[in-house]
Amino acid sequence: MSSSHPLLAALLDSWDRNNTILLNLLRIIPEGGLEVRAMKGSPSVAEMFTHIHYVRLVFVSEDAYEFARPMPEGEWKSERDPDLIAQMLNESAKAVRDAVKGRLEAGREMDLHYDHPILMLQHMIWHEGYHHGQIKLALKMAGLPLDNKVAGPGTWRVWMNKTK
Ligand code: NI
Repeated sequence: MSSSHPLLAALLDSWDRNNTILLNLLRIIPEGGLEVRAMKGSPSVAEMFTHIHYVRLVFVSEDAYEFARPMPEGEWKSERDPDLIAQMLNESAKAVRDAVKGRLEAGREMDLHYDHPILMLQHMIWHEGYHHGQIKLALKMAGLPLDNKVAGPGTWRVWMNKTK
């Protein structure tokens, strides 16, 4: 399947939108929000973002090693700089994109997981949606809820609104 194939282009576009949504969420985290957690023992909001980054990179390294990038030192880093987190997420999103696109174009399977390379994209989108909800819940429980009017345009509309 070449990258000019409309189905592959649509799939990669869905992955790009997923990362856009995550970055949009990061951008509206209120002051002090990166440090909060849903309860004692749960990861903080910052740690969930860095975990997402780590998970992307670990699966790329295990399943399409030619697209692997240097791994961060820890999986759950309590990074406080949103710009740095955004940079990390853009890099790991590119790694996943390149891995899936590369294996599809080469007609090769993933090395360790997945019946089809596209399942890596689906897995990551599902995983990140799962943590997206947890991040919003942690903020709400800490008394820093995100208003739907603020969160909606950068999340659901990125999936649904027609752009052409
Ligand atoms: Ni997770």
